[in-house]
Amino acid sequence: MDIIHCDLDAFYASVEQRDNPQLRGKPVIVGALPGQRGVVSTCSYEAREYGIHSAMPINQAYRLCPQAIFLPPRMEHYQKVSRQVFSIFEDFTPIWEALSIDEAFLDVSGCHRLFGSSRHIASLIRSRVLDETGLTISVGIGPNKFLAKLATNMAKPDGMMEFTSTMISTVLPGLPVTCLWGIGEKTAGRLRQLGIDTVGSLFFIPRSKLTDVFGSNTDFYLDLARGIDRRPVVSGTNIKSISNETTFGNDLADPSLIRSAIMELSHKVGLRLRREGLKARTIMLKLRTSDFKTLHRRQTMDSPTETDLEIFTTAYNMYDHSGLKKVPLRLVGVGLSGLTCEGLEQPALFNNTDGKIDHLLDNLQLRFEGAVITRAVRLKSPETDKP
Ligand code: TTP
Ligand code: MG
Repeated sequence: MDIIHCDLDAFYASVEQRDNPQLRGKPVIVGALPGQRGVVSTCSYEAREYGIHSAMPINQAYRLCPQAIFLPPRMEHYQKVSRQVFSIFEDFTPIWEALSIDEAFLDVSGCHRLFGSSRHIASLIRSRVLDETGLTISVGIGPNKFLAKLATNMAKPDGMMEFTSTMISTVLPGLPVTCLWGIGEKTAGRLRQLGIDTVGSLFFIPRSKLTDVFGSNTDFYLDLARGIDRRPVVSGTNIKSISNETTFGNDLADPSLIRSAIMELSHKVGLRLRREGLKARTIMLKLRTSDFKTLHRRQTMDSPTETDLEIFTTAYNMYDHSGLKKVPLRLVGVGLSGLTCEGLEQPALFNNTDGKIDHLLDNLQLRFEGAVITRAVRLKSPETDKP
């Protein structure tokens, strides 16, 4: 029981309620404002009672609870609070890994002589976070990352839970498949069509059917369903890089298809970057040819960026000069490093059209699950329209 997962409760909304006592006990929604086209970033637990949740269109939230208090996010402020909470983790173990702005894993296997049992460490963390920041944090304890995070979700809000080894056989099989890492509603829908709704039911259908859904991750998911997760906690004081890659079903040689893939990946990493309230100094491109040779290229920008267009233009330019144009590729990846939160609230950002478009597209993407909205440039061919 050596992994601890910590996640602040209703983070942005709790910070607002902490800073303004008049908001306490009331439904508070942080995100776009009513009348705007945007979504809920998060909301207080009082607002959740009305069925409101993250990523819901703001006007739907308004219809459900017009008396709620709607506030725009203050990213730089939340970043500061996040750093304050992360520095508390640092006092317990050097091995901790930030997962997002308000959650982290701690490997406490070497800390018991100093701080006692995992349960004791978890309660020390909870009381220090409350004393020093005025915020509640939920904590899960488990033998691995997956079960520790699952325990946190079961303990929320303002709770603590240990997912014991016994619970792997008594509780895990009966939980819905959406409790597995990374399984969202879309995948859950495909699994439901196969008659799978609980973790335990994964073992009652042929593996080939699971492979249709999980592809090369089938073993990873079957392990999770058995309560096994071998991923280590990777130390780091913060998110160091963001990357995403695509392995094509068939190797691709057509530059316009590669270009679309680079555009799609640039958008995915850009979305994550903005979600974390960060900017990137370095853009990375990874190309793998059909004979498994891998080429890495990186370019550092004069000033950090957060726009999809700049990420894409830089990544595509590296592809253009890679010498691999028209060479069949099996994999393309786009990555960002040199991450920083500097200058995020400078006025330039808000005067910057690309930045505004990206924020708008992020909101629409959440609203329509990414199916409909895209930059027109993604649809054009490289020969007719270079970015
Ligand atoms: P979460 O930890 O997922 O949510 P939360 O802290 O608001 O609530 P809880 O953990 O108690 O369920 O995300 C942390 C912050 O990230 C959240 O306060 C706002 C931001 N966020 C978004 O901006 N958009 C999203 O879709 C989500 C899920 C979170
Ligand atoms: Mg949280």
